[in-house]
Amino acid sequence: MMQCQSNYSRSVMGSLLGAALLIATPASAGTISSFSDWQISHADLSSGNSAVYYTTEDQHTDYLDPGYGGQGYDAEAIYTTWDANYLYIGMMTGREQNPSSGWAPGDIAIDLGSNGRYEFGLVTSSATGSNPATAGVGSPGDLFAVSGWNYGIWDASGNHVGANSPLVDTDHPTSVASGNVIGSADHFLYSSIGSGYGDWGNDEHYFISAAIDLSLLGGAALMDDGLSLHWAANCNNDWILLDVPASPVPAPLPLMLLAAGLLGLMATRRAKRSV
Ligand SMILES: [Ca+2]
Ligand SMILES: [Ca+2]
Ligand SMILES: [Ca+2]
Repeated sequence: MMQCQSNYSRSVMGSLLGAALLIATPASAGTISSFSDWQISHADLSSGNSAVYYTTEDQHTDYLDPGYGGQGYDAEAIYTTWDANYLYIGMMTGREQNPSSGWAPGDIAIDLGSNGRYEFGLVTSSATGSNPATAGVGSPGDLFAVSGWNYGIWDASGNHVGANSPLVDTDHPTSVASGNVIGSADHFLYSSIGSGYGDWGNDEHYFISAAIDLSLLGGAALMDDGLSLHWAANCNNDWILLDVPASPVPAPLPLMLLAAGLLGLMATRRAKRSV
């Protein structure tokens, strides 16, 4: 029902650019901590530095799917990349960090292994807006090992069921409901970046950016297993999901080569035994 594109990009050219980025990256966190560091075009936020994975869903009408809200609730783009030490996340939305009314922004949900279980949550806001029951826990920049999520007000068919309903669509986590704080993101920013972006260029846009120490998530090697990043406002009127595929595993040796290797080993053992 949702038209989130999954145009993640890490082409050969991306690898080359990634190498260049790596060379330019000092060994400290936060190199990709501000919006400009992501090299995203002002005119078209769907373009991105091809060294990063990204997905975009910039909308410009009041209906967002499954709910309404226009630019003020639009989940527009997620970007991610990592190095040996940090996972970098950039998220663009029309939702401000501390709205005095309406629904507050949700948290960034992190699913290692892309298996549908969002183990970690990066808190983006402690605002409640008009709906404290959906606001979740924590302070901006907190990283949670999550034991429970809030899920907005819609069921999986797009029917309105209300906050905390047992019928709510659990594929789309909004705010961290419970868990333990295991650390905080480096250089967490929720910036107003003004107008000039995307299809509704005259309206306000915000960019959430953070570097997360990979040791908090279990180590850099886990990034090879794939990951998914998800964000929505606490109503879940619009959500965005970035699936990063697992790195390809090396192909197994052809059976003939294996057989030849075993024969060679047997021959060696026989030769040793006969000495
Ligand atoms: Ca938009
Ligand atoms: Ca959107
Ligand atoms: Ca997972």
